[in-house]
Amino acid sequence: MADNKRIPRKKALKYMAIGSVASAFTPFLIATGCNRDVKSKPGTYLGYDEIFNSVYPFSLAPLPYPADEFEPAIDTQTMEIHHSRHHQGYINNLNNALEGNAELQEMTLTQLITNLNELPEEVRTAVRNHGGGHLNHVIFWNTMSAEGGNPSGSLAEAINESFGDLNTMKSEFSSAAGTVFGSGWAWLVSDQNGGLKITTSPNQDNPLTEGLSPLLGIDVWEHAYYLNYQNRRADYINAWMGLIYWDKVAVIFEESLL
Ligand code: MN3
Repeated sequence: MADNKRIPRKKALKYMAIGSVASAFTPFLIATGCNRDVKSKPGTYLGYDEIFNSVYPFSLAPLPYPADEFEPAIDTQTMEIHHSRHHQGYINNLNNALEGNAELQEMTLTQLITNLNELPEEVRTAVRNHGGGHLNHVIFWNTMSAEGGNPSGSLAEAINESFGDLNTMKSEFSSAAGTVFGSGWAWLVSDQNGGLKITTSPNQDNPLTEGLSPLLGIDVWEHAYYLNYQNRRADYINAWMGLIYWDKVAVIFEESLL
């Protein structure tokens, strides 16, 4: 019947419409994201719950600092494109994937990623790639600061216990980030007993799916550094290591153990 043919086409058009305005949830961000002359106002750092336990519909928080905050280590244009286009894209695709699924819409971002392998097969890959992409980037923006600093309190103790000292941890982290093949992330994670280790993940996978809590992650997709560093990933990693917001990482560590 003619009607049977129309349904998928209508559905396809509906999804195309969502994609073309990049979701009804964020018209403002899309409008500004397409015009680099309009700089978005910096927001504030998100709390633990806002990073890990947000629910559908997901939205893009402003960067906690101006986009030029990390010049020259990370250039303004890279920050703007990375945030307003790449990160926004993961959010749009995650929202689209959960559209119409009331049960999954109730789950927090952490629950979705932790229980990835139990999700219905038709949404699993989309949640893995785009839910992971959203969570990974929220962690990324919120654990960077131009202030620098050093680990303190129980995080500092855990680093010494697990790695011997901070320099050893940093060197293992840099070397893991440098050897991720293709696109992915390197992580500082804690297990359920508060033991720390360094891991890597391909694409937008997140350590939560492996039962580990992500404390800090570096994005080594080329979109994170290519405009400024081209193929010199090691230089990007080295510069980024000076931008770690250790006080925030310490809070994430403590909250993750509660
Ligand atoms: Mn990225």
